[in-house]
Amino acid sequence: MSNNTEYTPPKVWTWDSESGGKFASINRPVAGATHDKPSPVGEHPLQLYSLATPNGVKVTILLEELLALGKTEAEYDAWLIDITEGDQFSSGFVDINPNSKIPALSDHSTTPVTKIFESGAIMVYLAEKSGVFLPKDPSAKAECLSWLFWQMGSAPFLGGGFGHFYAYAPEKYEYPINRYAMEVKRQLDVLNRQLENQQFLCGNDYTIADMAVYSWYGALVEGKLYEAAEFLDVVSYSHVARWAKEIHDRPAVMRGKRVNKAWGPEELQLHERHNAADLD
Ligand SMILES: N[C@@H](CCC(=O)N[C@@H](CS)C(=O)NCC(=O)O)C(=O)O
Repeated sequence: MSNNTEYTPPKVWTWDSESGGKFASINRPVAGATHDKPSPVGEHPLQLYSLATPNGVKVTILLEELLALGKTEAEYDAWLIDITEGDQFSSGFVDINPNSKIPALSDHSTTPVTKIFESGAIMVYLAEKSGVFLPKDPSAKAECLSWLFWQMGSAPFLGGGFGHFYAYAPEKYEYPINRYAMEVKRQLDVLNRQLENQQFLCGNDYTIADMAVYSWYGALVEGKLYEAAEFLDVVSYSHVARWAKEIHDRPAVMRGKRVNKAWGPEELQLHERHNAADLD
């Protein structure tokens, strides 16, 4: 276990499996499957293996938005991956995502089956396949992808940095909490300035960039991440709050956030989703 005394790194790092913290039991310094278990496959072409964390819900929000537009090819089966139980290390999951992190998607409408991991890549794949939520004009598309990739690059400082040290680490240390609080506030200011004079991140159109960024930073300003709303003074980012509320109120967003949810009030949980009626 760690303590408050200064740490002198050894010459060669070795794995201290007792390092503590909320996710200590699932973190390992090696990749690969830990057990043999094929992934289930349902009746729809799209098979999603996920959990309703911010990285998971951005994909289910997109799928529900596509279905709300009548894109029936977006029908999907969503299977629960309980990352606290190590489901992400099954042979079936690792076969789709060698990085062992949710979300992972397979598309059985192609030959061979298309396997996709990294939420941003999944969103681009689905948006391009259905022709919506990602502009086709190269300049507009580049702007949308800039914000999508901004989320991918920025959220690890929010989740793995700030969230870890503020909420999950076994002890509170001032240095990392200061460092990551500063960065997260800077990121919120980036968003606040971008949203000051336009409805969505890339202008007038709601895109996959909004869905991805909302899943992390919308949840943060809604006070749903790390119980940090007061600490980070999230209400001062009023344009982010206005944008988040607009996205929050979309029916497809409300549906998407419930898929693969295995905690919170029971009536809002939905461990697996196999058709629209599961959410009704
Ligand atoms: N950059 C990845 C991040 C995915 C990620 O970190 N997923 C977390 C849950 S939010 C996970 O599966 N963690 C399990 C683990 O680390 O073993 C993405 O956007 O898909």
